[in-house]
Amino acid sequence: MPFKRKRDWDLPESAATDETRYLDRRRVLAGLGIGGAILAAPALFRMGGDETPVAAPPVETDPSSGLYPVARNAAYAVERALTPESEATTYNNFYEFGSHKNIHRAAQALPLRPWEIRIDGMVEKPFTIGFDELLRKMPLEERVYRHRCVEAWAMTVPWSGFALKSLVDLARPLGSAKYLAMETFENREVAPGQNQRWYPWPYLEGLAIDEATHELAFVATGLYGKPMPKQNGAPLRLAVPWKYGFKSVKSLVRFRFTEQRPVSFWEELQGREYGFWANVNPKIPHPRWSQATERLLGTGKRVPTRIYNGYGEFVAGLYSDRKNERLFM
Ligand SMILES: Nc1nc2c(c(=O)[nH]1)N[C@H]1C(S)=C(S)[C@@H](COP(=O)(O)O)O[C@H]1N2
Ligand SMILES: [Mo]
Repeated sequence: MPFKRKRDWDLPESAATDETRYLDRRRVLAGLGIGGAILAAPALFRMGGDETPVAAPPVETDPSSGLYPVARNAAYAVERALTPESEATTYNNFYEFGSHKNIHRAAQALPLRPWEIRIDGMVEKPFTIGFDELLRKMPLEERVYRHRCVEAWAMTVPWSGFALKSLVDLARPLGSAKYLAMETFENREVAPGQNQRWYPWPYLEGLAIDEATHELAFVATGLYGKPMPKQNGAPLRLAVPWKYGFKSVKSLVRFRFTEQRPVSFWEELQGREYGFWANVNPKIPHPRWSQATERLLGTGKRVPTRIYNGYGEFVAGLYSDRKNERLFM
């Protein structure tokens, strides 16, 4: 698409101050010997029986930690301040570990090695690849992206990782593949939420092939210049910033190319509220709440939500021939 993009979210060089601030704060906290954990609010309420607190095991060294930080790609800067790391890593949606936001301790039970990723369906030759080998093959970069949850909270974070297109190229899909389905691990021993059998585990999300190969679609393997925290979807998760956050499926173990549009986790549970396309649009309310504004984590501020979450100039072209679809739900 050779058109000139005016990126109104481009950021002047001076905006690097936010980064400096969060790094300084991190150093101060580390110096005091208190990590992010102390900042976590206790759960305000409990639902179901899945929230037995799990003590965090001793900190393990991530075998990929030497790879980070990676160089930031300035093309994807965002004009608003970065969310404090302590917020982004303690306020999470990860239903495998509980249907509330305070899952960061429970998620520490997830073993990250060995971590095998299956690539199959309509590809020249299906294969399985270990996460560390995949990392070696992919060109890593950092991108600051907005993230907008369908529940109307939002954050701005530096993901590290690679373009999903690089993985699609490695997979060599057949020309007839139209969609890419992505699945989360399944392990009821470590993920208590997966014992709640009314959910259609494993968590699955899908993109049309042109979305999956769009330059903005990103596989994130790190956050704030470090390996991905477990609660944020280690070791690899999707980041599709123009769509509601539930599309950004975590802790991936499978990429399956298919001719048929996959039915995603939330679509299967509640298709009327959470559809396949799920592009952000402030003018189309969720059946139970407005999507006009969003709460920025860690600031107490509400700001207007933007069409395609501010990425319209990048992605609107994907949808010009799909006007009859439910693009914004
Ligand atoms: N496997 C899995 N992936 C998931 C979810 C989940 O519950 N399970 N929640 C989604 C939702 S609703 C959001 S908003 C984001 C939250 O990502 P974060 O915790 O890193 O902010 O993850 C998405 N990916
Ligand atoms: Mo979400």
